[in-house]
Amino acid sequence: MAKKELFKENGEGEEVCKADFPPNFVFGVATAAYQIEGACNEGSRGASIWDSFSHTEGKIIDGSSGDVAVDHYHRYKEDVNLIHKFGFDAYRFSISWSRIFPDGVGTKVNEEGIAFYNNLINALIEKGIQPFITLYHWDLPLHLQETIGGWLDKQIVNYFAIYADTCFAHFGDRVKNWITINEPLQTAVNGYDTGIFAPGRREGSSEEPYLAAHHQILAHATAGSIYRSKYKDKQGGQIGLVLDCEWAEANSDKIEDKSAASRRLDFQLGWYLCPLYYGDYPAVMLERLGDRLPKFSEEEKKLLLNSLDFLGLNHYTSRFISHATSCSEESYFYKAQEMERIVEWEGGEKIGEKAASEWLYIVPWGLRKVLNYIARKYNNPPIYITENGMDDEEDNSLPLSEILDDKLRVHYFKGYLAAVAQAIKDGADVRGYFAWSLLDNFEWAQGYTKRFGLVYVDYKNSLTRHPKSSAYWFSRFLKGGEKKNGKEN
Ligand code: GBH
Repeated sequence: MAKKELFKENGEGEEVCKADFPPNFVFGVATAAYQIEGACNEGSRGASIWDSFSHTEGKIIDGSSGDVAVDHYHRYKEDVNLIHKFGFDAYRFSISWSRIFPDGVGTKVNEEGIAFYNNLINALIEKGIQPFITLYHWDLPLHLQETIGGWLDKQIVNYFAIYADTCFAHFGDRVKNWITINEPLQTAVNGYDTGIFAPGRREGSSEEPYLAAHHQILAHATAGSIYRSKYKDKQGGQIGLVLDCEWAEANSDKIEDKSAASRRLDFQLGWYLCPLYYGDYPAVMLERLGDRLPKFSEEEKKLLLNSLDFLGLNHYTSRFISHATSCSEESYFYKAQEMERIVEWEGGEKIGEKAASEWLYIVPWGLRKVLNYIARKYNNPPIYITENGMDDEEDNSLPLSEILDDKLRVHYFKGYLAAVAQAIKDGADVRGYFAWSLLDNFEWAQGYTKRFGLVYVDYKNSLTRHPKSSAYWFSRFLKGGEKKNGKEN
């Protein structure tokens, strides 16, 4: 198919309204603990790998850290009020493991940590907002890194299980939606291969990312089985895993490009979903990585199957993929895929408009395609889109009023929500959608130079919150006031 046709075929430019979604579809906003909480030395919190990574020179582009972040730890009530004011049904946030067990080892629960999350959960429930909790969004207790090498040691599975069990026991009476791990691929590849994320491993040992992934898969499945055997009947909730996936569109109709695109998807999603739905890594990874991939025992394979009630999908962007035997990345993980990610079509036109981050192009039709791909390949599982959004560059020279009028972000959300509505019509079982992010926040290696929030945070003036146009757009959309062709009632 000609590339230009992709855009028409996928209904780009259509308007979207709430009535395009099923009646109990969940709309929410998302954040993660290290990116927003701050208060790094309060409440008897232990250090995490992101504290030490961000305090290591040269790791964060603006030399910043999450020490204070946007001070959500102290301002959670104000933030919950914002979520409520915009009319969202749900809030996805993560728990900082080292607030619950400061050294990660599950011997003594830190009551101050429990109290903070109890307060947050209660504030949400009071406003009728459903909590969706991520247990692990990258902030491993530092002690576990220093003593056992973090995700490289199988003992981590047991520590994670104790932590998860503790959270189910304390919060599960009110929390019905659990996510074990956010984007295990990012921890595996950027944490243990390229080294751009904590713990910043870049040893060139080609086994580390696969071990880190393997133990995350087992940790997910073990926590899932604990939830199912001890809590699910009583508490009536559900448990899932969040994966990140860019859509991979073959760059041409050539068979090599098509198989490169399909490999790319197997290396992103299949890496996790094949074990969890079919009991082992995808054939193409087994072929190409051989003994680098750890093996699951028969007993473990049983544990993996049926460990997901739903799949969380973080999706931001897409690429054209072509077959390529040479690869610019030094990483073995990328080399083994023999593919190249392409932004420009012939003629120099881009796959979509660029956001602030180098990697983020606006390609709404990619989301429809990835949802349909998952539905087809993995037997139509329930899916929540757990993150979707775009960023603006931090720019001190613009007046606030201009920064707050984030027209491109409104365009982004309209396009991607329309793509979700279309995927549902196509038959994908999508149950919810979470915008990333409620607030501008600590954007990992990019520090505070990138702003993903629906709400602007004034870093220079006591972290004051200012809703952007996109927040007001969402609030009209959620009230059902945003109608086809932009006409309101
Ligand atoms: C999400 O990951 C994270 O879950 C969230 O915490 C984060 O704030 C959000 O993205 C926005 O970035 O391409 O080499 O420059 C999405 C997957 C992985 C995409 C890392 C960007 C940057 C590394 N992200 N990637 S690189």
